[in-house]
Amino acid sequence: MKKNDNHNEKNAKEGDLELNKSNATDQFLTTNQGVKINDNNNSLKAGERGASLLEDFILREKITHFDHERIPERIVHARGSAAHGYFELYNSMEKYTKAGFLNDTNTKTPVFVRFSTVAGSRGSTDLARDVRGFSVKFYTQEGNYDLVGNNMPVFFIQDAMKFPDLIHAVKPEPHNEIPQAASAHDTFWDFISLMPESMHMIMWVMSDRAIPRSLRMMEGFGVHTFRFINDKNESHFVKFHWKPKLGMHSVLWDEAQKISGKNSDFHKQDLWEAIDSGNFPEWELGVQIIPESDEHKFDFDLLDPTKLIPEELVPVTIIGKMVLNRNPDNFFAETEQVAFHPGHVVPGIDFTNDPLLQGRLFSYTDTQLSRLGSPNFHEIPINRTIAPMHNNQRDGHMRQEIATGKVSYHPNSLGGGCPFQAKIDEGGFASFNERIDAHKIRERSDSFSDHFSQAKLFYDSQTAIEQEHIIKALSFELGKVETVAIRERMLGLLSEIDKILANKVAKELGMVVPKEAKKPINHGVGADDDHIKHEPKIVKQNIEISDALSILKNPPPISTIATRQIAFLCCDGVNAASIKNMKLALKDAGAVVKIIAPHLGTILSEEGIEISVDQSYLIAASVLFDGVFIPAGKEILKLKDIKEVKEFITDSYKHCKYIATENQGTDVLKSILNKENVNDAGLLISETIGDKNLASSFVNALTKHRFWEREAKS
Ligand code: HDD
Repeated sequence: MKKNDNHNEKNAKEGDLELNKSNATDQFLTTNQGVKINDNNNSLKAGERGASLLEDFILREKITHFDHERIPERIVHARGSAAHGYFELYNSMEKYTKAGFLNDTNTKTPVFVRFSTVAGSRGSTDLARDVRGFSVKFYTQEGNYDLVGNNMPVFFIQDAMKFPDLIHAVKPEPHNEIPQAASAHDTFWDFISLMPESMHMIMWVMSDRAIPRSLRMMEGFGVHTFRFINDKNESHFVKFHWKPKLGMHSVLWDEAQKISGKNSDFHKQDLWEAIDSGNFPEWELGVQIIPESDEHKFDFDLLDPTKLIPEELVPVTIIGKMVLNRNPDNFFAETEQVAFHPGHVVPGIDFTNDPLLQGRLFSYTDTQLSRLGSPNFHEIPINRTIAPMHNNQRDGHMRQEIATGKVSYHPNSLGGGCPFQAKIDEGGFASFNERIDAHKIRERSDSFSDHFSQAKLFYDSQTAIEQEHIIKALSFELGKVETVAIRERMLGLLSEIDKILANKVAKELGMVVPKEAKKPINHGVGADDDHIKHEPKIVKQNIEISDALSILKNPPPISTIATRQIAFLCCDGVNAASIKNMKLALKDAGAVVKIIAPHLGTILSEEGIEISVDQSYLIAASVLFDGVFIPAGKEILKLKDIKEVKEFITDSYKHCKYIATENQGTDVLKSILNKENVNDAGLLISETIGDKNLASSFVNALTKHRFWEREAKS
């Protein structure tokens, strides 16, 4: 992408007030018309105490532009973080698709990726329990290809017709705009309790997938079944997967809520800092490929977006990797103005008749017209294709291109026939030649009627710890619902998935599971009309457990603690050698160490060495860190009386974090946690100051992210 030249800080040293004007002659302040401004502090007035004059074009231009700085935020996925990078192909996919960027292993395709939460506004918190958007724009030689997916492989609804209802239900309630970014309220659960088709997605959203530790540590999915088309015009069905190199990690719900208060930009900052420090996040692109002839071989319909294809049935083939290596230069120009569209495809990739996908194909252009204000949104730098672009579309608000000549129609002879249509073998896009012979109807296929089997498959595939998190999440969310009848309907639906799950949630709600699942009044289709043709049903799946669905059953492919944040709890009188040894080991392994102390500035070690402090206890909080070290030190025991330190250690322990202590540091731990707890294998303790073995065991333990056994025990 072409960078913007409007750099105000071009020749300035950071924070330096002594700007050297002679080096910055191209940096005069000007109006938007390029007129140099002589006074940017005072408006033009009739006398120094007089009224402002309408004639002041400098003031008017500045204020007018400011008044219009905001554009409507996205109706969904408003809060986003993005980065530039590239995609590299491992093996040619030409057997399946003619898409150039999936054929040529020598091409590095530039990408721009935007992650988002769905429900919250632009200013909401990163750690809301929510689906995360995972949109990738591939700037291919044959035009832009957008893979506009989520971090969950299924969706709430089966037909785009229900999307506005879903979003109206999940967004803050319209009368009081509460709650922001959270689904814990009556309208959402009212809708869900009447839409059994959402049950599979609800299991995902109530799981730890909805509260990732980092955007760099979550999977991505294209969700729908798409088609690959090869140069013989043969079609294969395809599902897209993004697998993070750092593996999948999540936070606990208690942490998520506290992080929202301590740092609502937790994910945004994490992504930014990782890229800024050269720790480029990577994902591998995987595909599940299904021959056309296998379309009806599964227990579910490939066109149903509430279903996934278990990896055990169709393995995911890894075909390439994506690296994010550059932060945006300007949030608004890039992250905000980027326009994704599932309909932006290139030859070799095509759609299926998934009714959710079909509706999306209309929605995304439409939304950009009101959000970005013009059909010329493709001319905004971040949206421009790198492929040559010629057509006869003209004019409109904010047109950038100055089209020359008098010909803007096709066919023409006056323009030499340009631009020409491309034949298929010249790279022209032609839709897959699918045979359709059908009645025009508003109906849902019977093959879409099983709403519980895969919800059950997901739940059954989780470890006991993960199942417990789902139960807690449902109890929390439904606990916030005030209408008892909604909670009751939900318990009925949950009992169709798993009786124990439903009973445990019911217990938390002080209710009993209804004997028979209360039939939702309309199964999501409308009892008041005659359109229901198919009752919900359960189809026995030919797979009972899919390990790929669990986070904890899938350790990261690479064992690293790079970018992990480790807190050193310190004060005056700390032992500098103890800090130095541990810091070295952690830094060598790529972790980020922060010295926390009662005040900013410096502290004095017992050896008389000044140590710089990164954060004070007022600012730091355990939930912002992955692990904790309490070093040795003659006066370190003073920490046990600091309220924030007590909270820090109690929370770290509660959230199953690894804690290491050396010598007197262990006494701080013992005095804050009760004795029994100090025997926990997630606490790494040594009597020796500067213990190299302790340091390497701590590094090793941190690769596991959490000591989950602690939670299982409690
Ligand atoms: Fe959507 C944005 C993902 C169904 C209508 N959607 C949007 C974004 C993502 C998704 C990641 C943010 C793009 C960005 O970063 O700018 N949406 C999905 C997935 C879906 C899905 C994975 C189901 C599988 N969406 C969906 C339906 C409709 C929409 C059924 C409407 C019929 N989505 C929109 C939208 C948005 C959008 C209103 C809001 C802002 C935008 O498009 O550019 O048009």
